[in-house]
Amino acid sequence: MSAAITKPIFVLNGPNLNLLGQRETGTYGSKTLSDVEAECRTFADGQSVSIDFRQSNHEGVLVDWMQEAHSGSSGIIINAGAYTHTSIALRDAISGIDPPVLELHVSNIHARESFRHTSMIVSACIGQICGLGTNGYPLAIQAMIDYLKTQ
Ligand code: CA2
Repeated sequence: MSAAITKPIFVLNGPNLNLLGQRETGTYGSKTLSDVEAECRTFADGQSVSIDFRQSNHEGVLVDWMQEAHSGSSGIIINAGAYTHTSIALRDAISGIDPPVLELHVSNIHARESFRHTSMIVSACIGQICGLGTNGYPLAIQAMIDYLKTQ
């Protein structure tokens, strides 16, 4: 028996992801973050779940949103950008909340510079999706829905 997904799935985006589609298109593709948000919204509507899609360049804001998600979200998808590789504060915030968190990246962080191979947050997450381009966003929503339905 699966629980209904009554609260929004948060889709959180960290530093510099507001630049998606404007630079470094060879690495991150040509879709803007607004394009990605629209695709996520269309996909989520089709699955009858709601999403709350946000971006911040500030570590503390991401921590605040994670705390907000504790009571306000059924599950969280986060592309934490470069904070993935550095932020113990974000990892602690993820560890401190009940809803499941899924790590997401556009690029394959394991095939890039060695400093991107380490994720400070992944061990507090249910898993990691990376390297599938911006297609990873709707895939992550589907994966989160599937995960929540098993809970
Ligand atoms: O691949 C990903 O999704 C990343 O989270 C993107 C981050 C990077 O620091 C992570 O290692 C992997 C970078 C955010 C995007 O930065 C841009 C900079 C210029 C133009 C477009 C995007």
